Amino acid sequence: MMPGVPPDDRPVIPPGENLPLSPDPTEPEATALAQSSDALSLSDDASVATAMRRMTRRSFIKAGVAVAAGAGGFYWLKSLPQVQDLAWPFRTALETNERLANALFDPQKTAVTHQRDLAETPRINGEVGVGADFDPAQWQLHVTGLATAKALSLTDIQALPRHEMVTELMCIEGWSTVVQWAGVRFADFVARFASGIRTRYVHLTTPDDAYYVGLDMASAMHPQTLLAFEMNGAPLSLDHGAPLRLVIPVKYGVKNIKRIGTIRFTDERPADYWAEKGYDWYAGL
Ligand SMILES: Nc1nc2c(c(=O)[nH]1)N[C@H]1C(S)=C(S)[C@@H](COP(=O)(O)O)O[C@H]1N2
Ligand SMILES: [Mo]
Repeated sequence: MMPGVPPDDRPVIPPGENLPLSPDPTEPEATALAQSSDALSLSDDASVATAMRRMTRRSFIKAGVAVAAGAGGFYWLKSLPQVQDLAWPFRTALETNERLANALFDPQKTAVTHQRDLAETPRINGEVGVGADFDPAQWQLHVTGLATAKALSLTDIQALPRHEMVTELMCIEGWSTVVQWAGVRFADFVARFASGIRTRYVHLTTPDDAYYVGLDMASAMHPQTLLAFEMNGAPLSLDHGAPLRLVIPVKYGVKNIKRIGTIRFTDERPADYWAEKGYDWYAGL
């Protein structure tokens, strides 16, 4: 399947990615929104309810605040045209989020790191593009969008300086796990295999193109963005993304793509599996 083509018409809520069922009492807006949507029984309008569920909780809250809803707002929303499946105020709020994400992203700001002894094995979450039909021995990393495409082995990548870090893998669902990772910095990978590249974005896809992630270059070049091959002191298992996965602790779990097959440099904002389903493209923390 080509990146950018939605896989099928199944419901778009990822397992373990849906909004918490009960509002977080520490988030007053969330509570207010949940109450107002209950009162309006939006279940008769699948489009608004689905659009809301499709967004990350933060985007949901921001979009809700942007609409400054109240009952009238919700009825007004229901009458609006859809833009890429979302009523346009939601879409506009998401795009504003992206502009803010871009403007506010500080490449020097790092995710919190933890003591090694706090590291645990994360649950196996998200199996798109990591099916059984895969031979790690035949694996190569394809690098495209360069003057000349490259095909690299794991040994080529492991020749770069090794970095370890203990960071929190945060899933949009609301769980997180402290994990120790080892790998190479994406920035070192670029310097060695794509030196001089000046594209705005990078696209990472699984070997079967089923899962794909788009990153802006500043996030990709962040010092904590790793191409990882070890988790908690052992080689990555296939379930966790062997032979090579992305670890990007300044982003939600969705961007931490497992089993990378191709890294493509591009100036066009790349397709992103969960962004296509309405999640915030940046998925920043
Ligand atoms: N190829 C692929 N990578 C993926 C996913 C997926 O479905 N397919 N899910 C993502 C999500 S939602 C999360 S939270 C993390 C979970 O990583 P883990 O299974 O190693 O805990 O992987 C991310 N990377
Ligand atoms: Mo996730």
